[in-house]
Amino acid sequence: MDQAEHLTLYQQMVVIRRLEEKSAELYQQGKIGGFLHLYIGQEATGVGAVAARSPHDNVITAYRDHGIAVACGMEPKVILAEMLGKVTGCCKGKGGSMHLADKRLNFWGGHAIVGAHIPLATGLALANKFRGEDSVTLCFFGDGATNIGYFHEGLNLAAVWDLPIVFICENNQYGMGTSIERASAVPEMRQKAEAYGMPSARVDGMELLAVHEAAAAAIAHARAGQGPYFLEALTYRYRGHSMGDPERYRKQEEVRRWQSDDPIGKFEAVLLKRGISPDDLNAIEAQAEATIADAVRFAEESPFPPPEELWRDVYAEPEAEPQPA
Ligand SMILES: Cc1ncc(C[n+]2csc(CCOP(=O)(O)OP(=O)(O)O)c2C)c(N)n1
Ligand SMILES: [Mg+2]
Repeated sequence: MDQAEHLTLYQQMVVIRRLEEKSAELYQQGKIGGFLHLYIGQEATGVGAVAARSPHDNVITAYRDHGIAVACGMEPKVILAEMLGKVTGCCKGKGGSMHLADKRLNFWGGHAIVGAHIPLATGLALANKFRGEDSVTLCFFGDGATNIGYFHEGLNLAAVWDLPIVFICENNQYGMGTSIERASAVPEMRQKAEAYGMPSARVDGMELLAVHEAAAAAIAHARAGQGPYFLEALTYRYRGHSMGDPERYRKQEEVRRWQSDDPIGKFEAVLLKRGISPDDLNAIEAQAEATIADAVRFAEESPFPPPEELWRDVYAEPEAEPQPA
C-alpha cells in the first residue's frame, strides 16, 4: 500500500468512530429504534481485512455491521438514514442497524441471528465456484458465533467443496455478556477450523497493517483455488454489547487496558513515524466530523417510507440466471 492508501484507511477508521459515537447519541435521543451494536474498538479488523479484497469479492457479516459497511464503501448518510428508518437508507429504512446491505457493493449484510449468515457465505462462495468466477467471499462473525451449529455446518461444507472463502473471526472475547473462557471449549477460535482441515492464522486485530497483510494472504490462498482459510483477529469492543448493557461481566480496568491499545491511535503513530504531518491527520479528522454532521442532517431531513412500502421487497424478484453448459 502507498501513503495515499494508508490515509484512506485511516480516514475510514476515523469515520467509523465518529459515526458510532453519533449513533449512540441518536439512539439515546430515541431516534434509532431496535438494537444498536457499536463497532468502536474493532475498526482495524474490518477496515484492514476489507481493504485487502477486490471490489468483486463478497463481504458478509453479523449485526455489528456499521464499520464493515463503511469499509465496503457505503456512505455514512445512507447508513444513518437506514438506522433512522428513512426511505433514503440502504434498505429503504426497513432493515435498520443490523441489516445494512448493498448488492452493488457486494456487501451482503448485516444479519441478526448469530451464525446464521455463515452458511449463506458458504453459499455465496459455492455460487462463485459454480459459475467459474474468481471472487472470494469474506465472512465476518464473532467469537460467540463459533459455538453455534451453523458455524460448523458452514465450515465443513466450505472445506468439503474447497470453496473460495475466508472466514474472519472477530474475537472480541465476549458474546453478549459471556467471556470465551465460559462459552468455548478451546481458547483459540481457529482451533475449531483445524477440525475441518482448514489452514488458519491468528492476528492482532488492533493493528491495521497486520490485519491487512494477514487478510491479503488468506484471500490469495482462497483465490488460488486452495480452498477456505480461517483468520482470527484478536480485538475488543470498548462499548457494551448493545445499548443499555450494564457490563457487569468485565472490569473497567480491563476496558481501559484495551483502550490504551487503540487501533486508531496506533495507526496514527505509524503514520507520523512514516512522515505524515499532524496537520494532515487533523484535516482528516475535521473532514470526518463534517461527513458525519452532513450525514445526520441528511438522515433527519429524509422522509419515512410510506405505509404501502411494508409489502414491498419482502421477497426478491429472481434474476435470469445463466444456464450451466
Ligand atoms: C441464534 C441466536 N442466539 C442468540 C442470539 C442473541 N445474541 C445476540 S448477539 C449474541 C452474542 C454473539 O457474540 P459474538 O458472536 O461474539 O459477536 P459480538 O457481539 O461479540 O460481535 C447473542 C447471544 C441471537 N441473536 N441469535
Ligand atoms: Mg464477541
